[in-house]
Amino acid sequence: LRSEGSMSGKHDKDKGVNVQVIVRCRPLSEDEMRMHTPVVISCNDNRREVCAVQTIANKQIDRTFLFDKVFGPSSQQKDLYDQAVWPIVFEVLEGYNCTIFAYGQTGTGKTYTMEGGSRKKNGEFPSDAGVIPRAVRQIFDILEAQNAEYSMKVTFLELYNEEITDLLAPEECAKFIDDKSKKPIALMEDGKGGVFVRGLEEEIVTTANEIYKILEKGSAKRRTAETLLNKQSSRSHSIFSITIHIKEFTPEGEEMIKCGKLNLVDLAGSENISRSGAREGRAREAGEINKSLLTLGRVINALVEHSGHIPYRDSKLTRLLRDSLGGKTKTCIIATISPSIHCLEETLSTLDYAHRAKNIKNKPEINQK
Ligand code: ADP
Ligand code: ZZD
Repeated sequence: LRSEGSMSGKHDKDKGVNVQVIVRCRPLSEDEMRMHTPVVISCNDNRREVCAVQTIANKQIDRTFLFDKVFGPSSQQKDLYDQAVWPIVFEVLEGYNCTIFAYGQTGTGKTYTMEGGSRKKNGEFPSDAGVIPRAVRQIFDILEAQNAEYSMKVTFLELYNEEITDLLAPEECAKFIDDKSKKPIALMEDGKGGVFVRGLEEEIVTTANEIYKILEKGSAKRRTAETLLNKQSSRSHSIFSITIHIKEFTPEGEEMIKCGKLNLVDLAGSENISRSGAREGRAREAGEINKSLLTLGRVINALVEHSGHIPYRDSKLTRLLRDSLGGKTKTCIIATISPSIHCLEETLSTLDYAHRAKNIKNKPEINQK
């Protein structure tokens, strides 16, 4: 595939485009309401501001952060999707690679945002469905409306303790005990500066329902693996990817293939990563340091500080998503936070992290041949 720049002004392209950073604050849970948990976060969605109120030695300190978009506690799944995700998925169909990350402390709504629930009213699309099922629906709606000729494949993997699990591998290979006959999944260099996952199942799909079934299978497998291996799900990353090839014709009648890829990433809980990078001491002793999450923070720091060496190679996550961080992919980070006073320290850490990530620049390019 030959890549071609797509932006009209050459200068814009040279400067690159910033990673988009969105903050979503969940509502208090029923338990938190019952206990009258104090709220320390206020969101102004219109002004795109999040304000945290910290009381230190009886003094009230307000900290306000500006983001590309802010979704307060009353925002619905549909609001976030229509306002923030829809335009990104549209760009995938124009031939861009796009990545959406969910970043935040455990319990703040990463999985709710990315996957959502599956509460269905009489067979309808679930109203609490998250980004992934909505993106799937949008992609098929648009392709069908355009009567496009296309092909599509999906992959779904989990990264836990620097080990990749293929959530789509058929059951007979899904041995959670040692299976020497099985060729292990491995991250391989493609020789062009990219990486691929050798042995990863790629399912070819033709309908949205097929993908929903695949998601069901993948979720079930993840839950089984968690139970059998005693995994803490908050410490795993999951990456669901959709690759779409669309056949088009130029005005001259020449055939052209556009290819777009969407990566939807639910990161591990950010609670053991401090504002400067590693949380030393207790977390490290407890073996709680998540190498991939730690490296992600270091890569972001290196990118925004323009330090020469970007430590992509130090973790599987950053090797897999290298192109999303300073590369040719369009990237969006959804930082999730809790409004509760009990989460304030982690919330400030998430807001700092997310705010810093706004300075990363990528140079998106359309893939076509
Ligand atoms: P995480 O993936 O970050 O650990 P979850 O997605 O599991 O967090 O969310 C924790 C709990 O909060 C879940 O019960 C979820 O349904 C609820 N929740 C999270 N975000 C929202 C939201 N925006 N609106 C309503 N409930 C939410
Ligand atoms: N968060 C829910 C899954 C859970 O943990 O059970 S919601 C969506 C994206 C990726 C994986 C699963 C899903 C999810 C789902 C629900 C029930 C069974 C399987 C998968 C979903 C929700 C709405 C439409 C399609 C899939």
